[in-house]
Amino acid sequence: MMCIFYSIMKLFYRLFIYIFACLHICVFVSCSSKSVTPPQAILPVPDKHQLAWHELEQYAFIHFTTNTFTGKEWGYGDESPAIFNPVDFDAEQWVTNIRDAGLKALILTCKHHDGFCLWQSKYTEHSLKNSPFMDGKGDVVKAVADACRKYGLKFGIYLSPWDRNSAQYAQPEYIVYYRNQLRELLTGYGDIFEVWFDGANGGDGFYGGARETRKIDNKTYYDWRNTHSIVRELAPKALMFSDAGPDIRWCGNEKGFVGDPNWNIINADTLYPGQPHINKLLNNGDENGTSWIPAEVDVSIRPGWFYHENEDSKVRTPDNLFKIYLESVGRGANLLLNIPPNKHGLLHENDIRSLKEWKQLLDKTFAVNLAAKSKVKTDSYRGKSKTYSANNVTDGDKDTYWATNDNVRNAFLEIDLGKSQTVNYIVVQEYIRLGQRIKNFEVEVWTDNKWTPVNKGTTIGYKRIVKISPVETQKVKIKFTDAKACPVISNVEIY
Ligand code: FUL
Repeated sequence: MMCIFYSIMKLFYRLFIYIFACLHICVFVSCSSKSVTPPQAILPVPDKHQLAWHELEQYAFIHFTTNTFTGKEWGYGDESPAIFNPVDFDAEQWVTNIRDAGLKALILTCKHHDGFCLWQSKYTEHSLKNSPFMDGKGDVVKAVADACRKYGLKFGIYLSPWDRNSAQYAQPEYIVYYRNQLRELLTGYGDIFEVWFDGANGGDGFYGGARETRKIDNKTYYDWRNTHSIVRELAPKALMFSDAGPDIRWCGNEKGFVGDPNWNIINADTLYPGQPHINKLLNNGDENGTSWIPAEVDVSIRPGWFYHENEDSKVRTPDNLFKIYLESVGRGANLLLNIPPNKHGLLHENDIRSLKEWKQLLDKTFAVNLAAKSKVKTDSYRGKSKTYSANNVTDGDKDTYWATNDNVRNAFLEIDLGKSQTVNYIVVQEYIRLGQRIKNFEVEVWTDNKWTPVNKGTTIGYKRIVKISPVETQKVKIKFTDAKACPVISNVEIY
């Protein structure tokens, strides 16, 4: 009896010692993780609205005005409102096709350079209130904003600063007019995610009948600072786009690509009209930039921004759209793809077909992430703490990341796919909340018992998609060879 009692006591004692030891290990591990501080942000960093904007990745542009009916690209400003009559206008047809193509938002030209307003502005007669469309009672801005809300797309506005219709253009009164219109749009149509300020200022125009050339000083005339504060006040969540920011910058071309490198940062003071290397600067950003002003790539699915029947056979192919995707979203920029509705007020079937097939191509290419949950080796991780382990890049959680010690500028991630697979694309994302860091990287694959270089690049930022010639391999190595500060990578995917 004593013997049994003694054995039970011994068992309890061992169990106690075991639990005690486990607890100690847990406390030790969690303390050691806690004691390793996260990397400090390298400034500048995106604000919360910019972070949400990066996640949109791609959205649609809609160019629609009297040009749709005249065949012009830049209306002179003397077009009669009577010509605006999209008899089959259906905003839901636009929005559902745009949504099905995987685009997450829509920006509408509420007023282009011709000055014609797609809403019932109380400050001008040059609008759809004087057109036969819906007996002058229509509001295209409202219909599109409502459709966006109904189908879960964000809505943005384009309001051309240059107005070839207004008699007041180039005079101080026009700035008051412009701001009044901006207020109407910012207050009457629900949440606005982006306000698009165009940089074009051509010169000649109708200007209330004057039919002359009017020049303005682009640096001073618009007094942008005070216009920006109206947007900040009335739509605090909206980001402002222009050649010079303040929140999003133009990518320097309308061809559909951002540079490599593509820094999200730039020095705002260097973005003035007439700057000799402005387009290259906008295309690449500036490694030493002092503001987070990421690039947006605006490009049209057709040769023109507006619909022209004679361009029906010139709609970009799905392959071409895919290339644009790789050279915009795949280089860490956002893509703003223009799809102009036709005279009926509908997206044309050729554009819809191209969008659909492009989406199928994207879905097929990025269908199965071969790296999901796979094991990742590294030569370095921060403070040897699990919190910063390499496996964080394949855990599917965008809030965890791999980081190294502060002094490291050169480190690798080696992803083991478990078995040999065909690899075409490698996706890498930096944890940009802590700033943009990587300056150079190289990709290698394990073939014939050795590492073979397959591609290299410069910046990563929010997302980098690296295309390689299809290769059979079990292991992929990403070597970060130079950085502004220690690498902080949140995600790696392999397709
Ligand atoms: C340019 C404009 O002049 C074009 O007409 C178009 O709107 C494009 C997106 O921006 O500056």
